Amino acid sequence: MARLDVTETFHDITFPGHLHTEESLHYASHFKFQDTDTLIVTYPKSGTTWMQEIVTLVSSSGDPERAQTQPNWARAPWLEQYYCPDVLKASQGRRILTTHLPYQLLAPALTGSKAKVIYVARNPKDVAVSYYHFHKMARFLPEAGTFSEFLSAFLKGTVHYGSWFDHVKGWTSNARNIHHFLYITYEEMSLDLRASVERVSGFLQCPLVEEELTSTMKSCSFNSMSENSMVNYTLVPQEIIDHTKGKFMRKGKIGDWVNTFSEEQRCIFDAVYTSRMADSSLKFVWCVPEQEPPLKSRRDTDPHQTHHILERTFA
Ligand code: PPS
Repeated sequence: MARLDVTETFHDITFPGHLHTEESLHYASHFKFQDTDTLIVTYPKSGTTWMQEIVTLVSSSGDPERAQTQPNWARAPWLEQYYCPDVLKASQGRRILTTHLPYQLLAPALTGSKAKVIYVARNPKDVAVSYYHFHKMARFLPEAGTFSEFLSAFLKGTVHYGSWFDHVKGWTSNARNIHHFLYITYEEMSLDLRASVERVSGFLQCPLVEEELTSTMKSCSFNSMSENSMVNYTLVPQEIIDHTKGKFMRKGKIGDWVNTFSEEQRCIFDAVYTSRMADSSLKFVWCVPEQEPPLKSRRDTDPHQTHHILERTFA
């Protein structure tokens, strides 16, 4: 299944035809969840692979064997990708599933289910930059063009998998309709991996003793995952992902967007963000807190930036 230049459109959202078909998208939206399922939900580039690794390790009491011998897409398949039914047929035990689909496409399938849903969100400036770089490598994604062109499509929601704003708001505003729902951010995972792993283990009711927790943290560190071919996508052939153009495990940092966004792009982004998120109480960490200059001095020097700084500092 190459279909590198094919785009599938499903409910007005576009998807790469290399991984999705009309049938696979229909299968996902009518999926029969089991109460023992764990579903990881993300907008692309928000920490999907990281959470797949954490859930795999937590579910195996920190034993790295499965994480080091089975590719992430085989142990936590994306519901909407064409190979999912075959992977599930061959799998045993509790299922770990992944999806990038927006809430409205999975809502009917999740109604009444007691499956555990973990939603991972990431600040959208870092998502946009990570997604842009991935477009340069992934031959199944459209040409990214310049960063300005890509950012404009990202803000409009015309990129593959649709609008970040609709995705994050759709899932979080409907959390009350989901029996077991955990919301966690990439930034929380980055700033306090131990507490994040503990949250996941508590949510999945898979308690870990200290040794298992340490082993989990070690295996899902950025460095370990960068070297693990089961998650760093080096198993994917060059015709599908051009490994000369970059790395899937690229930087793994909070706030890398500052190295790509121009001042004008930041202003445009902030205006769209403020307007699109006006009806949401979600807050994001935009920079590593230690990197922030003291709030007081910034506020004293530039009152026009206060709103932006407050958003970044306390979000
Ligand atoms: S995808 O294609 O949607 O499945 O991508 P996704 O896994 O959601 O996101 C990829 C980004 O997550 C970073 N990543 C990590 N950061 C820190 N620590 C760990 N362990 C980790 N694992 C994955 C990865 O580097 C991508 O972010 P960028 O900013 O591009 O580095």
